[in-house]
Amino acid sequence: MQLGIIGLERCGKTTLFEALTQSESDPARKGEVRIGTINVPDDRVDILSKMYNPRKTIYAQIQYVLPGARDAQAKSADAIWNPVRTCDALIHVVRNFEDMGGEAPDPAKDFSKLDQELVFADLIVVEKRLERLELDAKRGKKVDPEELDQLKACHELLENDKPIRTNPDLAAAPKLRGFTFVSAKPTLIVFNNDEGDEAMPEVPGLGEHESCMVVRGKLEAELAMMDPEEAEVFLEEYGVTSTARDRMIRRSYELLGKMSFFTVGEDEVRAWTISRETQAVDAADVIHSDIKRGFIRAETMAYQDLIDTGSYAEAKKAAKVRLEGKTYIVADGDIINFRFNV
Ligand SMILES: Nc1nc2c(ncn2[C@@H]2O[C@H](COP(=O)(O)OP(=O)(O)OP(=O)(O)O)[C@@H](O)[C@H]2O)c(=O)[nH]1
Ligand SMILES: [Mg+2]
Repeated sequence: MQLGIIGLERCGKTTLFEALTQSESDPARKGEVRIGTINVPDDRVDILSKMYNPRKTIYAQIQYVLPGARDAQAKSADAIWNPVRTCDALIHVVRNFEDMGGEAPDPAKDFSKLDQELVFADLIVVEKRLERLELDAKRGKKVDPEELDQLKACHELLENDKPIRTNPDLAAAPKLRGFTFVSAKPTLIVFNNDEGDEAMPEVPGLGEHESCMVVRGKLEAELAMMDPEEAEVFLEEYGVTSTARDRMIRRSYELLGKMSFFTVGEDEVRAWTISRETQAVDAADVIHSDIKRGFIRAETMAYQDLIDTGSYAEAKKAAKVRLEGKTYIVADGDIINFRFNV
């Protein structure tokens, strides 16, 4: 899962990126794209790893992509958006703290400003493509009517200042995937609050449609630099019950409709990330295309059943291990042993 971090100047993107990835910046590389990979903490993986004592334990991973500072870049929209075009989702950071110059935050205005930049960037792409298709039609070249319709629908939204993600069907349309529209990406809006402030700011129009959360970026960045004991005291002091990192991971999974299944063994205990409603045969494909090709059965057990019975053998005795076919819809926390033949 890859998430791009965007936001206006000085909203706290780098601070948040560093808190999430526990990394430090090199001021000399201000213009460069940074990518940080983190393991997704999962108690279930920890417990499975204790049970199986494998040679390797592999957690699910999330990648955060931080484009270089906007003011250090060429001002072209391409330079700004290209690094996040291939991301699965965006994290839009909005300043909600008083900046160093003493300027009060205006999160509603800032959110809308950048959101409109996304809209504008896509509008340019749509218009170019529509012009092209029109020209093709004139020259007697075949034009895909579905693509044309969908692009027109995008155009209509964008012209009315609406991001493509406001129409989920359009945002997910396979014919449009190649355009990597930035306003079509699932977006988590992250308000970056001052240390002492936990409140979600009022932003008219966001309401139920958008996925929003509050973090305290600077506090989280300090936290990320502490050793565990220090961090515990600090967390208590500020009344933080779970870190921004954990909350953001949870929200990212929700936003993208993702979940995990596990494979276990003496060699490796591993978490795999898949979309909700994934069939067993496609879950197999995430591991290896050969397993999909030679799929016979998915030997499946719920994580909780393994914990309740205490071991694979006991779970089997209690008839908790099922043999599922290709179209079985994998559940969050399933432990799967794929039987295949290639
Ligand atoms: N009070 C407060 N200050 C913050 C917070 N987050 C970031 N800052 C400060 O705001 C300034 C900008 O933060 P950065 O993380 O560099 O912001 P940025 O979005 O990466 O900035 P550019 O890359 O220059 O656009 C820094 O001085 C941070 O210390 C916060 O949550 N609270
Ligand atoms: Mg920065």
